[in-house]
Amino acid sequence: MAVPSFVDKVTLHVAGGSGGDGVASVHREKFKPLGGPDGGNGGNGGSVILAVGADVTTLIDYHHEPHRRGTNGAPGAGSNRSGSNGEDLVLRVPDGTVVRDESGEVLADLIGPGTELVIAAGGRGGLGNAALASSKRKAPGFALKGEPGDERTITLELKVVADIGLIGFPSAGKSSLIASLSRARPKIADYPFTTLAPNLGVVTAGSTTFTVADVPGLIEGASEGRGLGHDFLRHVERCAALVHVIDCATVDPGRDPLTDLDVIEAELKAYSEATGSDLLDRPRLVALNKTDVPDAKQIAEFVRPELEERGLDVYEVSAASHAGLRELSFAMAEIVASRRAATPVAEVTRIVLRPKAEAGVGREFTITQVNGQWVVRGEKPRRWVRQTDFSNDEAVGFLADRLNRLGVEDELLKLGAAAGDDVVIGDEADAVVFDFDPQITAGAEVLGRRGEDLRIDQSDRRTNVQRREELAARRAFEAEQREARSQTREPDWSFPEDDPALDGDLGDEDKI
Ligand SMILES: Nc1nc2c(ncn2[C@@H]2O[C@H](COP(=O)(O)OP(=O)(O)OP(=O)(O)O)[C@@H](O)[C@H]2O)c(=O)[nH]1
Ligand SMILES: [Mg+2]
Repeated sequence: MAVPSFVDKVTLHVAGGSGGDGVASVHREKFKPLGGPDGGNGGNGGSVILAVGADVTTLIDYHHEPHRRGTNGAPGAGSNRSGSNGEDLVLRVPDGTVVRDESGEVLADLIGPGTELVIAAGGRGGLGNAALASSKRKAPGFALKGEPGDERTITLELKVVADIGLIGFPSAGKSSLIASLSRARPKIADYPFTTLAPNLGVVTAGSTTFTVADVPGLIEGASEGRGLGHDFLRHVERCAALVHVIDCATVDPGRDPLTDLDVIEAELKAYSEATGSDLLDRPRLVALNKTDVPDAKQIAEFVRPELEERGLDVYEVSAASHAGLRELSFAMAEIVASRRAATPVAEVTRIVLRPKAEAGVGREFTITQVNGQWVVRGEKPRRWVRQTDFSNDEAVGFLADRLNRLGVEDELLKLGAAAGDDVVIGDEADAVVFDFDPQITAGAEVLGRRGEDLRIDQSDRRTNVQRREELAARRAFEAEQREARSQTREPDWSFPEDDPALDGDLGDEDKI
């Protein structure tokens, strides 16, 4: 298989790294075996970022390695140690790269060195049980799992960001013109389709510096795939103006400058219609080329008036002798300068793709009935499900609490859900099905309410009345324990000292 040297379209599979899991751990010291939760948070997964690099000209690297992912976040550890964050993976792309999703929709148009796009965000690390503790839930016996990173399949498409585009039949002298106007040295030869990928040259005329690109030659029927087809025209879509390069020295009997121009215009029209491009709106210049050849000079002089009658700006030039090139380059510069003056300079931007609001404006979730199941959709429910360790009853109970606080249970009841109905939450791939149980209970009842552990009591904001009540409750509890011990010979549970550090309420838990 031939190895392509110029790649202007690639499909790429990108995935952010997974977030590390939070950890559930209890601080232990001599004489203080239950010193409170101290499980650290998992680190965030690294994101995949596309960044425009000034010196990158092709997408070839991605053609060879189409699967890219950010590194995973590390899990948390005991003693409040957080896991380290995964590293971002920065993929450098050429200026003018268009990013599309699988359906072909444009996600971003990356223009200007430094412009970045977070294409696949890393998953968030899960909170450890230390961070999940609150005044109501003093000793969570669970932690949240890290979330998986975003995954996407995208196509990157290179659009040369040139100010002026040269178009014309094969061998009209487009590449020769670039070579004569700039320091670029594209391949030039007297056979058609010498140019297989656009060439770019930098031209200075007066105080304006601009770029000129050629595209592979067009022939009649290019829009139907003849020759090299017309796909390459996308490279001149961003140009400020198009220059028709017309070969006045062709000996082909079927051709003359006017028909050549008509043929190319018809192909531009077919391209615009097929792609919805606004290419036809670009101003046009005409470069009648090869006027160093005597016959060609005559033909150029002959057709000039008719072209001008059509409202076109005409230049008689020779890429070989450089005749007329100065005038042509100044005409190009004028169009470029006026277009630049009219468009504000694009600022270097960082674009972050956010998932579209699934539930609609002002709603956190929607519930629909599909095949007899209740399907709950929404960013928060989806994330919360992914954070849940379903092997831990307390964690499942925490999820149920979160969903209830969001109003999912109320809404289900309102819609007529009955106990025992299937409730589906999450993405199709990792959806979770619950039995609807309006008073869902968690597994930690033995220890009091979910997340509360009578053995650990850290509140330092008690009134005296509360203190007395608590003391009485504690005594009663101790008595109960003694009673139980005398029957079962269980080991002693000592009470940890009050630890004000543990009294931080998590506040808005929806932010987890
Ligand atoms: N005499 C003369 N020959 C020219 C001039 N410009 C280009 N040529 C010749 O025309 C032939 C084709 O030139 P290219 O620059 O490769 O043409 P192109 O339009 O880039 O052709 P493709 O890449 O095949 O589409 C070459 O043999 C050039 O030397 C000119 O101004 N005068
Ligand atoms: Mg060429």
